[in-house]
Amino acid sequence: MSPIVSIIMGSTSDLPVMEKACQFFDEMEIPFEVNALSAHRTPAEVSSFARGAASRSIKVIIAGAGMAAALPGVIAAETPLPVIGVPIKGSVLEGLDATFAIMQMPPGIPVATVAINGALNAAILAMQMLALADDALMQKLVDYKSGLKKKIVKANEDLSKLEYKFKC
Ligand code: RP5
Repeated sequence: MSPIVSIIMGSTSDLPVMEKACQFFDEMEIPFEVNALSAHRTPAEVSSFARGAASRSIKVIIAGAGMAAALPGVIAAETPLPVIGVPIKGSVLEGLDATFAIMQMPPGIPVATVAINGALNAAILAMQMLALADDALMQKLVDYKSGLKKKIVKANEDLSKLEYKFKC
């Protein structure tokens, strides 16, 4: 089985957040790889990964990093594959530093930036990209989204049972 998604994180301290993406791909039966690479600590390895990703089976890259989060942008600079960046909340700046670093890319080098710690949404977005060329994945997404709707229907059923004197 060859991975079609590559999950990269700047440090294993990012794993508690990035695990959400791993769990989602497992649930959706999408083959993925997961590795740590750092734009600042291992720049040569990041470059070699980014240059080689498209010639392997990889279709989309998810990169999570905190603080001065150069990783997603540096990867995007050296691959034609779509890169989704996950800003990690891990510093005194609460993830705003990583958000700006990941989001504010110069023209020509986009990184699709999700919410702070938004690894699950990064994985869903990656699946949406893959599903454009895969009907079975698209059906799984339709089912997943209808599952979300059911959750809110159930929430309203539960809320309707709450009893207050002034609740109409
Ligand atoms: C970033 O620095 C990593 O992505 C991580 O969020 C942050 C801190 O890394 P560690 O010092 O925990 O390895 O490059």
